[in-house]
Amino acid sequence: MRRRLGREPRAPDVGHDRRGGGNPGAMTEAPREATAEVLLARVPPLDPATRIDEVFRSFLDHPEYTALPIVADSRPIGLIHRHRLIERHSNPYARELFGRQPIATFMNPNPLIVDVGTGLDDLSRIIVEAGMDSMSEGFILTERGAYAGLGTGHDLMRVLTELKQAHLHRLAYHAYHDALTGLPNRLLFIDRLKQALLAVRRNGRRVGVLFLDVDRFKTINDSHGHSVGDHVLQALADRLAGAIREGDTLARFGGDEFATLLPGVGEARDAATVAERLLGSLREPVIVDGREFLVTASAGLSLFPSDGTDLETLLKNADTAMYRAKELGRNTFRFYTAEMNVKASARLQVENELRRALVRDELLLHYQPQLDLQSDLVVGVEALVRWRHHALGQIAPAEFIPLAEETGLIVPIGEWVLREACRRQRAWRDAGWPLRVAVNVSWRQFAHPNLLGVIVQILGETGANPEALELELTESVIMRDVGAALTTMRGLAGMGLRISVDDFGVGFSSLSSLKLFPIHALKIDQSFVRDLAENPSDAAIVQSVIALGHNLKRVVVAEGIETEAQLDFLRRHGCDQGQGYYFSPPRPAEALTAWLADRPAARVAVTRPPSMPDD
Ligand SMILES: Nc1nc2c(ncn2[C@@H]2O[C@H](COP(=O)(O)OP(=O)(O)OP(=O)(O)O)[C@@H](O)[C@H]2O)c(=O)[nH]1
Ligand SMILES: [Mg+2]
Repeated sequence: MRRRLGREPRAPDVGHDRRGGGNPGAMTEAPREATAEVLLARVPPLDPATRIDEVFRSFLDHPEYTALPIVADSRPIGLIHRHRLIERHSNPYARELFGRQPIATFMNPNPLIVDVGTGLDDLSRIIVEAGMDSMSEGFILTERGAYAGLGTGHDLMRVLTELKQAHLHRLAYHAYHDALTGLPNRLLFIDRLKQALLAVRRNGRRVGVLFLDVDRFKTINDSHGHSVGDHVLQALADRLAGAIREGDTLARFGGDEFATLLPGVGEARDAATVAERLLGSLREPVIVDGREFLVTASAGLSLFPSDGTDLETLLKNADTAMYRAKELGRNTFRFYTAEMNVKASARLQVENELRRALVRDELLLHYQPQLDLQSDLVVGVEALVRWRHHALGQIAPAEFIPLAEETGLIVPIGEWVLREACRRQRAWRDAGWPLRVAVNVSWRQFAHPNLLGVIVQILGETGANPEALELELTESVIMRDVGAALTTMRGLAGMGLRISVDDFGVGFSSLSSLKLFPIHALKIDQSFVRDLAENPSDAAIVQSVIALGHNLKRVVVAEGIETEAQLDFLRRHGCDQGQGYYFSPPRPAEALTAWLADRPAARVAVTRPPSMPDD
């Protein structure tokens, strides 16, 4: 059963006329374009030959008639106003006297005549100008000049009022509901939560707030398009709506985030049951356009009064708990605990600090050399970002890079890294070391519409050589949106840049698509290199990556070389290049310069890019 609250309201049937005339549907769809037609009362017209006492009787028989039209050859020629006739005719003597007189004596020969197609705004103006008679006693409506019926100013007022109310109603509805799913929105949710909190203070029960966010929803948008994503969201909203109890509110908070209000929940266990039911409702795949989507979600719960006594705290804590459920691997729910909050505020603090790190100039680059394994020449360096906090000292990349990714700070940080690396590449070239510098690019940065523009600008500013600039992308960055990745990579390759695939081997979902990409080098993930000597399956993977790379005419680079044995193995199997502590740890620029200077002469070379497949 659907328990969704308040679907789109219909405008009231303002066109429906008491006298059975009207056109009920005329305005429900487009009230702004409503016309006089909605006022139409099909009062039967009188012939000019009608005797006045018949008219009188007609009025007595039909107390609802405020006027009667006189029509000749379908054309209106006048109007007899009830009020005026009855007034003059109200005693038997007068009736006797006037009863046989021609109708023209009592007729208003200049009544207000309006076409049924006249807009209500225009009609209002016309009536006001025509004066009070037409307001109360009515006017004639015609259709292409022929009599169609009567209308009154009073009906007009009623219709306008109803329209206005319907409009306000609709505005209010839209203000409180989500357009995509028809669910209550954040505003309405908050309003209901406020009410629930007021009520619960009186009855002493609990209130539960549940936050639910769809897992990896972005991949649906990315691989099937936003409009399929929208349909999936609608289908999910229906599922969730079917899983809540009467009296609970399910709202769409925005994006792929939903919230459920559980007013008067008994115990924590009851709230957990609701969470299980909501997550369980997504177990079956949703079907959109004939395709199946298996979707999961993560949820967080907070309870009044244990997890907060005010609205903001309850919302914040449910969100924190949801976040924790995501961290735990998704497709699960968590209750809020105070310990989470400590973590969350620590995160927030790091985020603020990271924002300032750029301004305070606390970021720096370290460089790890990459060598040609056959000739032992240094061919390049990989630039790795470091954060030296003014008070906390060094902060490990593993701590701040994921946060930078999440918050989007990775984009300005990535730009800083590119600029700094290019400046350094130029400086080394000027000093006689034409080193290739490799820079890691995050998916956000890679997906940024202005990536190419930024690189062109930085190359221009720094005078760096594009052919000695390498961008390292991970497989997952490329596989997020293969089509867009291909376009961007072609743009980069077109500028002369090198592209390498970092952490290769951890999950290229389609090896065959690899040859489509203008990739120069594959970097074997260090997890495979680490156990090379001891673990036969790692050795097999490394061997096959080397073979695959060479098959595709790509350079193969091994990361994380730490021992002579590893180096031997890689050399024997024809791995082209390598880096790792065995040669050198990442070092600050000056230290690396000194390291280079210490090496025997002519140890530096820029390798030519391999020939690329035609694209
Ligand atoms: N189709 C569609 N997508 C939306 C809409 N609103 C937000 N999104 C997308 O939904 C995604 C929500 O992102 P997140 O919840 O942060 O990330 P996620 O990919 O779901 O991953 P996790 O939540 O961390 O598991 C974003 O990619 C938004 O672009 C919408 O109305 N329609
Ligand atoms: Mg999500």
